[in-house]
Amino acid sequence: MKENFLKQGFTKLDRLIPDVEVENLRKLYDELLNDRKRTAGLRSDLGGKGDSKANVEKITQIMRPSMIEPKLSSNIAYTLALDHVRDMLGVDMELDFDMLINKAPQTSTPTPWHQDAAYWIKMPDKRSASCWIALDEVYEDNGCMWFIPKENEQIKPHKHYTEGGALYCEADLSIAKSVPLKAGGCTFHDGFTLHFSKGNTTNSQRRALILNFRPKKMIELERSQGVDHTGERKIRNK
Ligand SMILES: O=C(O)CCC(=O)C(=O)O
Repeated sequence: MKENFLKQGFTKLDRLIPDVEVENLRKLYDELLNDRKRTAGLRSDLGGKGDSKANVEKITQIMRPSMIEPKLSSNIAYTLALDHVRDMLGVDMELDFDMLINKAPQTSTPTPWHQDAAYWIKMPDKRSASCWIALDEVYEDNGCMWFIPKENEQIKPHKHYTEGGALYCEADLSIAKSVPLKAGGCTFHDGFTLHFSKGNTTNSQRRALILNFRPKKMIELERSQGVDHTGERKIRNK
């Protein structure tokens, strides 16, 4: 896992957490998804504003969900993911933020190709890892992750894909790889690794919990600049 992560900027683990913990997380996850009041301010549609009258979220993103539901971060997933990340990137790695990204049934909205670092401020220490945990079985048609092996630590030019929606950049799709997973499995990707997921064209939800890790000193730097990953979605790094 470490060799793959360091060489290509992503890797996968078929099983991070047992089924019973997947079930515990699903319960908390669905409560948050169904509670617009508690999640207000941290919640948005990665698919963009679209027809605001319809009020249908295509890709629900809830930032820092463990701030409103602390039971989430006592789940073993947080400890296990951190252990793997420390093995791969060093013992000074810490959780920076968590988020939920749900693709509702039949919403057919891709998460466009992007590098996470485009959303972040510039940081002198560029180590980072996002652990993307599948809470449902994921495959191409419901929106499993796709990656392009990382070549360097340059940020490509990004734009907003739709008004208020996710950022995107051009990518060479000929070398993209999809990573299907069973529920409880996960991928890890670096902030400079290009990634994407197709829209969900199935009749079930596609629930993912994402934990982002970086060096403790870089989290302190972000916080000193007012960045805590609850703010607006924008290009911070060019
Ligand atoms: O869940 C998705 O569709 C996209 C996730 C993503 O972009 C990320 O975890 O950085």
